[in-house]
Amino acid sequence: MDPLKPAPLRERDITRHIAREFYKEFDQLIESDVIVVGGGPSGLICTRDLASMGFRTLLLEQGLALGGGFWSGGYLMNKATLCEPANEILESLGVPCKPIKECSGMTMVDPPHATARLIAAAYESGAKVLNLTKVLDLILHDEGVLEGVVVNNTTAEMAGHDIIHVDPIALESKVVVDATGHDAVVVNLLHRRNLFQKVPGNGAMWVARSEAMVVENTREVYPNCFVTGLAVAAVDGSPRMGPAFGSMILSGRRAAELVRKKLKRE
Ligand code: 48H
Repeated sequence: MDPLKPAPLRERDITRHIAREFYKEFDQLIESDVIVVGGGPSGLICTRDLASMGFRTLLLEQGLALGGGFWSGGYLMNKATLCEPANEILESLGVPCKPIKECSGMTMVDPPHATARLIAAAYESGAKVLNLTKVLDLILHDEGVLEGVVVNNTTAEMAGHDIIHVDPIALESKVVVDATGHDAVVVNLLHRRNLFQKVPGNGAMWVARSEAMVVENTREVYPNCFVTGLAVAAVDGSPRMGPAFGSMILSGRRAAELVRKKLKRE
């Protein structure tokens, strides 16, 4: 038999089984332990860690592709920097990290390779992913108890409500992690509901300080709402870091650890 001869699939079977598999899986995604909003580097590592710990973890990403701002380095140059010890986390996932001899503590990565490995690691950990899924609102019961998020299909949202008026749907979870980078979407939604102060957005660039502050300030900012990655800088008004991704990885790992401690106490 020719090892490269394609098996003759049928059109109706392809359509039927895509629909069947999607809705069978979707039924399980309506209730999770943790919803991570945003599939950039911080969200991906956080998702991967939580799912490896055994939590039912759902990653929601508004874009078609996962990876957020990690596909490229700065200025469309295809290299990114990573501070130690974040390289150890990526190396454990099979990402080659090249030390820079003249800059102590700095390594370089090829962003597409690193992003691809992070995505694969999230899937391999058992996490579930809904892409093209935009978080628009929150589920808030009993005067502010966060119970999950409200989402819609991104393309329907992009068309605008005059063209496609589709009501959003709700996904429940015990914890929501805001990993939406500059936009800090979940925390901004808490602000819109008068449950959190105004989100200032990140401050001016100061790499050494920003990376340390993002990791240190990764935390539960509101009951059942954790913040990780660049969203931490946005929420605190702390400095930005440009194409330095180490703190995104370290913050994602810290967020997962904090969520684990919270959920284990229940
Ligand atoms: C669903 C959403 C929504 C929504 C946004 O920007 P990201 O890569 O975030 P981080 O924090 O993991 O990494 C930040 C890094 O990429 C970066 O930009 C750095 C280090 N900049 C420094 C500087 O000085 O500028 O990913 C966030 C993800 C994206 O994929 C968005 O599409 C997604 O969140 N997202 N997903 N619903 N409402 N809003």
